[in-house]
Amino acid sequence: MSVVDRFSLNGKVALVTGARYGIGFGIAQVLHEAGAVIAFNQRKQEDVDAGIESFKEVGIEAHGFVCDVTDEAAVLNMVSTIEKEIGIIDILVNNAGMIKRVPMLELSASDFRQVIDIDLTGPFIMAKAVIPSMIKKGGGKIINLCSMMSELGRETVSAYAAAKGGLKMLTKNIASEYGEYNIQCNGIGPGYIETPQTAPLRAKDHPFNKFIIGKTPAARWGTVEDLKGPALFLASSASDFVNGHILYVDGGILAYIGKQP
Ligand code: NAP
Ligand code: GCO
Repeated sequence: MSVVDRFSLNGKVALVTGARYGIGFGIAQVLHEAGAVIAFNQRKQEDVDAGIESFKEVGIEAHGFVCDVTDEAAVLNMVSTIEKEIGIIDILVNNAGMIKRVPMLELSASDFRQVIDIDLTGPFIMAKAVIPSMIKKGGGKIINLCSMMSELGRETVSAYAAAKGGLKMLTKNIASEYGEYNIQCNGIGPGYIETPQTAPLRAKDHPFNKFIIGKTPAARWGTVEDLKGPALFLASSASDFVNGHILYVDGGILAYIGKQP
């Protein structure tokens, strides 16, 4: 097989959690472009329906499921249904996530737990659900959406940083425990990307906007397009000997002390 052919996903089934917009939607697009059948999930039927329509608009017949990634019974049911109706999941992208931007001293323990539950326990539950069949099939790919906050802290994102730091280590642990079954588990660590989640930070004249431009050598916000190539690499057999790695797609933020004001 040529190296280029190793990027093909023909015959593969990919599940991208929370993919009706943003980074998950973009990753689903590139996996489909490479030949994969796309499945995704949202918490509400209306969001699943909206997601199916959004995918149709870009030529993708996606399979949508109502499932909260923190609900283990619902996750097991969704995975079982996908396996029966579509096929064993070859590629899991743990994309679903949330963030609360609140000063730690004002953040309730229940709000902290909610972020941990969605951003860390959810990927754990999802990975647990898909790994048994991946082992039976002879291998698989798990990609966890990590973050700059897997490495750095900042004001107001204590829960999110704790979750994404944990997700980095969960990624490494899945790689360690299941690498012998030809399962590769890696992370993508996006920098600051233009999605609805960061829209408040990009509001006109928001000081954070100028701050990020100054902290990014590329001197721009990232886009979902910037993440598609790295996602395809980690989803394909081109990365079969890459395991437990967090691929930061950040325009150089983690390498850079920041521009002098
Ligand atoms: P996002 O706003 O973080 O949300 C992604 C999706 O997750 C939404 O469709 C949301 O559905 C879904 N979701 C939330 N909780 C869920 C649950 N319990 N069960 C199922 N689905 C759930 O989107 P994003 O900005 O595109 O980010 C995608 C991922 O990349 C996230 O993990 C995020 O933390 C990470 N990330 C983002 C950036 C960035 O700059 N945007 C940078 C680094 C990492 P609802 O519509 O129902 O809420
Ligand atoms: C924030 C941002 C970041 C990005 C991303 C950076 O408030 O700092 O939302 O957390 O979402 O995680 O990699």
